[in-house]
Amino acid sequence: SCLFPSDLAGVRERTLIAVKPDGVQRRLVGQIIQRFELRGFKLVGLKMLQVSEDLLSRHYSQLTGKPFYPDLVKYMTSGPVVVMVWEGYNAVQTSRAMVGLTNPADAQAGTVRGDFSIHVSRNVVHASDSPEGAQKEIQLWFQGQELLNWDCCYHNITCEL
Ligand code: IDP
Repeated sequence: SCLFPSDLAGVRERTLIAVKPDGVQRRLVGQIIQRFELRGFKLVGLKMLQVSEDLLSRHYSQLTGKPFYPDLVKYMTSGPVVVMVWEGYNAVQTSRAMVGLTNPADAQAGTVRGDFSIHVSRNVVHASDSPEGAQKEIQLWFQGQELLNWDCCYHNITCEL
């Protein structure tokens, strides 16, 4: 049984977070994971991979016509990325707040981008921007069996159902 209020219905919301190649090169993976762990989200999937242009064009299907898209492809395929799925109440919106605005110049200090980056073309991390987008991205990046359902041993304290 859960001691928490009924608005925790969306407690199993999931979002896709990726440490981009600059974040991996700069050894920021651990710090970024730690922020999500400490905030209280649950890690349900994690892997490192070299992104293909095909995967990237499906991930960024809204951006393929943009003038910066060729540079975005070079950036995102320049080295490995670490991609993860985090689960918890309001995961998408809260993660976006933790990651900060797209352009690091506008991102608040205390956010990943606001603390670790200065230019939009090297902004360290990706976070899904809506629950629908998250669902699409999770299916794109992960096979079903790569996502694990597991129970936190103190779920009544961490707000997990
Ligand atoms: P988001 O990553 O905050 O969701 P999007 O607008 O979806 O922002 O853009 C995806 C990514 O494309 C950004 O994170 C950034 O790496 C890159 N990007 C967006 N706008 C520009 C730009 O004007 N110049 C270079 N890269 C950009």
